[in-house]
Amino acid sequence: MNNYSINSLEQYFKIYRKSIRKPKKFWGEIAENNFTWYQKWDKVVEFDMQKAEFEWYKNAKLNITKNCIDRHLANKGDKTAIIFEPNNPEEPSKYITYNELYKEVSALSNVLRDQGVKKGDRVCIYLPMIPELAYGMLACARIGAIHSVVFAGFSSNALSTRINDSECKLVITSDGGYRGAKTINLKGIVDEALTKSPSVERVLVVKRTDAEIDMQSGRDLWLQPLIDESETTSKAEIIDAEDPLFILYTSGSTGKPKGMVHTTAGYMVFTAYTFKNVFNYNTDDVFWCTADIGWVTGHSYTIYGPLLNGATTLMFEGTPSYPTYSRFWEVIQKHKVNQFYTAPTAIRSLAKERIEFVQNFKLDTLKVIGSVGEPINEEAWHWYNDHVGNKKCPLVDTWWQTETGGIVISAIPFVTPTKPTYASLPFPGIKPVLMDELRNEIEVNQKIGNLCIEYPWPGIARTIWRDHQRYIDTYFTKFPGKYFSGDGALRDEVGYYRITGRVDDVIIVSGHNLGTAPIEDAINEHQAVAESAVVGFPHDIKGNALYGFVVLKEVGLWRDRNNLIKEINQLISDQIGPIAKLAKIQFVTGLPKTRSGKIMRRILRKIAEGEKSEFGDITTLVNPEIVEEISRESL
Ligand code: 7RM
Repeated sequence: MNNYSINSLEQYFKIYRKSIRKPKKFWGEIAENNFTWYQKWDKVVEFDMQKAEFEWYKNAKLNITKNCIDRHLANKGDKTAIIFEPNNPEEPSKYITYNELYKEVSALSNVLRDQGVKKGDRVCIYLPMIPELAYGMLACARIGAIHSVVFAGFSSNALSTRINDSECKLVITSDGGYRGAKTINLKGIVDEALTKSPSVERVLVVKRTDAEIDMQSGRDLWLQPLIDESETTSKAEIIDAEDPLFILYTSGSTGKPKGMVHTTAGYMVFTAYTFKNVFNYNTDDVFWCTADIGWVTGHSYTIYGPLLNGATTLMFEGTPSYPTYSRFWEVIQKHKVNQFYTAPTAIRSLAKERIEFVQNFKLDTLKVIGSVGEPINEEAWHWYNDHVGNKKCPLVDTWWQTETGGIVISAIPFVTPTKPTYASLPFPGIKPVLMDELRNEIEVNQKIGNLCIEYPWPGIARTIWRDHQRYIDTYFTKFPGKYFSGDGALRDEVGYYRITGRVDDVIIVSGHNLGTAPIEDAINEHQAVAESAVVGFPHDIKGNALYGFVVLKEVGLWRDRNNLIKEINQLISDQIGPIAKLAKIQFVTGLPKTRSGKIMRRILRKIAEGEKSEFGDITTLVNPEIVEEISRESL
C-alpha cells in the first residue's frame, strides 16, 4: 500500500511534490501496489499534449471487474457492495453483497455474450437508478463491451442521437421507472427513439414498474428469464489498458453532444485513488453519492471508485423532495451513511425549506460531506456545513469534469484545511495553471484566469468518440500544450483555487474581471433571496454591465421591489465593490437548469442581450417553460 492513502498535511505536500517531479514513478507505484493485473505495463505514460494523445500503463492487461468484484470475494464476499434504496420509502431496501454482485454481473455478461455482444461493441444503458444499472455497466466491462449510459431523464430524441453517434447494437432498459411522485415510461421512450436508431438489434427489458408495454418481437426480450438460464460465473476478458471502458455524452456549449471516451487502466487507477483519499473511505463505511449514474459523478463515485475500494456504496432511486424534504436525511439516518456527496443545487433547494426537515434526523454517522457540479455559494456552504455536517465534518468541494474522469482539485479531509467556496488544492498528479487571454501564465494571486492543467493524469478522457479533431480543438488548442477546462478560477495567497464558473461567465465591467459566483454569493446573502444568476450584457461605456436574475424565497412577502433592489446592490457593493452592482435585476420564479442542476447561462445571456425567441436547443432543460416566462418579463 505504497502511499495509497494520504494521512497528514506534511505527507500531502511530500506526495504532491513527488507526483509533479516524478509523475511516472508516482503513478507507477500506485498502480503497481493496489490492483490486480494480468500483465503489467511497459511504460507508465506516453503522451503528446498537442495531438491530445495519451497512453497510460501502456500494454498492461487487466479487467476492471476483477478489481471491482473478484478480488474482494476472498475476504469480503459477504460484505454489502451496494445498498439499493428505492424511491418509495415503504419498499424494502436491498443489500447486495460482493458475492451476489459477482453472480449478477456474471449472469448478465453471459446474457450479453449470448446476444452476440463482443469486445468493442457499444451497449446503451437507459435505466432508472436500480441495481441492474450497475450490473449492466459491470457486465459490459466484464466482456470488454463499451457502455454508454444515457440519463433516464433524457427524451427519445436525445437518446436516439446518442445511440446513433456511437452505433450501439444493444439497449438495456426497463418497463418504467419511479422518480418522486412520477412514473416514467422508459420503454415507450426507447421505442420512439429506435424508430430513428437503426443500429440497435436487441433490447433487453428489466421489469421495474409492471407497466403495460409493447414488446417488439424479434427485437425485445425480458431480461429476467435470460438471467435465470445463465451461468453465474463468467470469464473476465483480457482487456488492454487503453481499450475503451465507456462513452459518456456531455453537452457542448453548441452543437451535438460530445461522446467522451474513457479507457480502462488509467480511469481505474485514478477513480480508485481519488475516491479513497477525497472521501477518507475506511473499511465498513457506508458511502453515498446522490448523483444519477447517468452523469460522470455516478460512474466514478457511485460505481467504479467505491467498488474498486471494496466499499459499500448506496444507490438511491428517488429525489430529495419525495415524499418529503427530509428524504436525504432519512436515508442517511436509516443506512448510517458515513460519507455524503451531493450537488449545491440540491443543498440550496433543501435549505429553502423549514429547518425541521433536517433537524429531526440523526446525521451523526457522517464523517465527510462533499459537493460537486457547480460552484457552491457561501450561504449554501455554511448551511451544508452547519446543518448537515454539524460543523464537524470536513466539507470537500470537489472540482472536476466528465473530461477529467475523476476529482482533480479538492481538499483532502482531515489532511488539508477547507475554505468556504474554495475547491482548494490540486490532487496529487495534477498541475493546475491559470492563463490570461494573451496565453501568459498568471503568476499573481487573486486574479481570475482560464483554468488549465499542464500535465496529463491517468483519468483524462482520451478522445471524443470518432471525432478526435473536436477533442483537440475544444481542449488543447486555445492554450497550446495544456488541457483547457473551460472554467475560470483564481488562486489565493496560500495556493487555494476558487472556481469562478465557466469562463464565459467571467464578465469584464469597465476593465474589471468579475466572476459571477462571488456576486451571486453577495445577492444570496439577502434573506429574501433563494437563488440567483448573474450574466453580462453589452454596455456603451462600461463594455459590459451586469444583469441579475433573482429567485425569491416567498414571493408575496417582498412587495417593495425598489427597496429590495437597493438592498441587494448594497450587499454587492459591500462585499465586492460598487463596480459589481447590477444594472438590472429581474425577479423570476426559477432559473433554467439542466438535468444535472447546472444553470444554463447561455440562455440568460441571450435574454439579457434582448433576445426574445432564438434560444437554441433547450431540450436538455428540466424546466424549459421557464425560458418563455423569463424572456416575456425581461427588462
Ligand atoms: C463532475 C461534473 C463539469 C463542470 C465544470 C464546472 C462545474 C463541477 C465544480 C464545478 C465549481 C465545483 N462534471 N463544476 N464541479 N464548478 N466547483 N466543485 O460536474 O462534466 O458534468 O460538469 O461543472 O463548470 O466544468 S460535468
